[in-house]
Amino acid sequence: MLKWQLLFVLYLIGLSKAYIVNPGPLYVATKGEIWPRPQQQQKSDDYFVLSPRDFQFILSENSGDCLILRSGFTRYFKILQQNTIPRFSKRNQQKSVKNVSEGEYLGVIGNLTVNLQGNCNDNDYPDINVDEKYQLNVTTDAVLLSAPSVWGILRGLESFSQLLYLGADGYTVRLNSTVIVDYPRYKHRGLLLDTARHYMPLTQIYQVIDGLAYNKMNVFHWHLVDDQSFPFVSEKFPELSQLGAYDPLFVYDPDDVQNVIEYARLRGIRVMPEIDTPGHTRSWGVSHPELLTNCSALEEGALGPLDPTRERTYEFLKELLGEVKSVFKDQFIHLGGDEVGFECWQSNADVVAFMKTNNISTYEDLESYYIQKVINIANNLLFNSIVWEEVFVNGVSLPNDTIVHVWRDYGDYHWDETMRAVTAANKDALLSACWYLDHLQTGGDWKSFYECDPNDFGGSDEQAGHIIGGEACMWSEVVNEYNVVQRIWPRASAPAEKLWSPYIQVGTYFDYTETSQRLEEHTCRMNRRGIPAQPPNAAGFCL
Ligand code: CP6
Repeated sequence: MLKWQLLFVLYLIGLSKAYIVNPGPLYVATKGEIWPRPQQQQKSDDYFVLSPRDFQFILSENSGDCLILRSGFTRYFKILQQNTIPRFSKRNQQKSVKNVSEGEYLGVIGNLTVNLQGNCNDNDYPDINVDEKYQLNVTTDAVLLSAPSVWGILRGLESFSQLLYLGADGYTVRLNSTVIVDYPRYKHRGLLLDTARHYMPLTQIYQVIDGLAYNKMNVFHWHLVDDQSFPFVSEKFPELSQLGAYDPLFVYDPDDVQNVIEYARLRGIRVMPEIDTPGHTRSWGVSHPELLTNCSALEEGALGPLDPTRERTYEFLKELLGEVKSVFKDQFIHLGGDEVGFECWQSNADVVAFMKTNNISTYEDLESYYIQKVINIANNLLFNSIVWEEVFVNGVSLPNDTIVHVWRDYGDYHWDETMRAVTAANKDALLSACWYLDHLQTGGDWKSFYECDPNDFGGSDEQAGHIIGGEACMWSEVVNEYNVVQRIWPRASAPAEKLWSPYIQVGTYFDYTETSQRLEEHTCRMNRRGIPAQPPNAAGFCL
């Protein structure tokens, strides 16, 4: 008897749970909300109607003109025509009527006037100091996008395309009357993609870059090579990829790299290469074992980090980085410097002898000796350098323009402490510690990404000025071409908004419901444009 009562109570608890649990966002007709949220936007309920097939971008008189601008028009014209509104059906009509408060109909819009206030050239490349500011007016007076530079026009075209939504009638394309003044909060808004643990075909790389453009991010940090494979084709050292790539098919030849750079450039996105040394270089040793430190004292045939004691290591790097400089257009190179284990160096009698001769007493100092030489090589090639935080934490004296990339937040490492130290030393910093796309949480895990803000590190305003932005990281131990795009989008949209949109003061109420609804709309929009973004929330749907 008691047993049945107990079971009944358990049954009730189970039932009540099903009812108490938040059902997630039901369909909410967000109407053309922009992700990331603009710096300033006034928006009314009154709306215009637009006919995508007849729509035109019109360049105003005296406007600059170039391929970047024209190809932007082509891309967004196509998006307007094909991917703007949900797939239409009778059922959608009923759904979309729900929850919609309509303003007044203001008329038909036939074109957007685009005014590039400055010049642009067919061979312009985005750099760290590009001006991405734009103004967008959609009113009865003017439908006008203007910006001082072509990069701002690109951001403005993205915003314009996001204003469109399906009308409550279920078939008209509408946009609300609005005035936008917009510019980024941080100048470096990036995504790291690791193509060494798993090779990523160009198709997926292009989809990732499309996503960056749809989220107003501007740096594709290409973690090209690592321990596991060397897919970058060097013309000076072809054996690196011939022996170090997983397969002759799984490489990036000079044409591939140029195509990626051009694809990104047309979208206002920099491509920044990373050649991670002295650790994470196992794949180099397949063709060049002489570059790696021999640690057979530890284990038969074992090889460790690059050997910092031999001149030929630096001669090799000079050649390789010189080629990287000629292939990539960016002013920056990421030199790595992370996770260098000292056991191998410690076990090698030649390394120990070298340290003695050169008065190097610690392995940190040996690493410093190495990194300083590599930064010099990069400097002589006219590269600016970015390094992972260990390089700074281990006390390497760095040129003032070296940027420190903060990534650790576990055990004794706290990103905010590291950030305070880096910025107190007058170094510029990038944050990645809270934005690991390979770490999963149940449910809408964009929330924890969204709750991390680079500004909340407890430093002075002057220190805060040294934070130039951040990057979401897609390490590829757990992703390949079949799940990488889904894993990145829309989760990287959270850091994208943190890095573009106005700061939300710590402890201020952050409207989770509103944000998740906007992200839902943004995700559906990415889906319609061909990006297989995964659902952002525990429940929801795209029409
Ligand atoms: N690969 C490389 C990685 C990581 C790093 N470098 C990494 C390890 C652990 C975490 C985050 C990143 N997978 N080459 C460190 C920058 Cl938690």
